[in-house]
Amino acid sequence: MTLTASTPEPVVAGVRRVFLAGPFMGLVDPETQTMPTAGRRPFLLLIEHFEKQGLHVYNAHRREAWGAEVLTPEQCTPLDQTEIEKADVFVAIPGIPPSPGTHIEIGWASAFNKPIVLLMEEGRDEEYGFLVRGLGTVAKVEFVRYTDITRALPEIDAAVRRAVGRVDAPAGTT
Ligand code: 5HM
Repeated sequence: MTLTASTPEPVVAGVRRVFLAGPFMGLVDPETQTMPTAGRRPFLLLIEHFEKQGLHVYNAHRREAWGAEVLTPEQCTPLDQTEIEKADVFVAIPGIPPSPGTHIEIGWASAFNKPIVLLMEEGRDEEYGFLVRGLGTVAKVEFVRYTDITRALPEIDAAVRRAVGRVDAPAGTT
């Protein structure tokens, strides 16, 4: 997407690029080789929501046509790392069961000191990894517990604002 003077105001001033991560290969149907509609839904909703605000959304699921045009490991790994480095905020669904790729990306985002928003399923905190649950001690993380992504959108926007607002504070102090 090209950013122009007519691009709408983003949810947070100065935030232009978001990287959206979440479970991918575990959701691909082996028969169709693509993610079913239900699996795509949270990503489509979030992509549309952020793009409406003028944000550029980096998202591998869409880039790789929901599994139909999957990149090789050697192609997607450096691409994702570069895009996370370029992003102003990193939003991820760690997943239950956990998404291996997303967990690596969460590590990169925290190493890059990016503002991070993690979308966790309501009432299932103890099913997430210790290093996800404890990430706030070493990184600028906001957790959003959701049952329905659509209804959580205002809360996700607020979490993005809080995460970005925390970016200049020393890690682990907020
Ligand atoms: O391990 P899993 O497939 O759930 O990893 C998903 C995460 O890794 C996504 O957030 C995506 O950004 C990245 N990924 C990718 O970019 C993963 C795969 C396949 O594992 C891929 N491209 N082909």
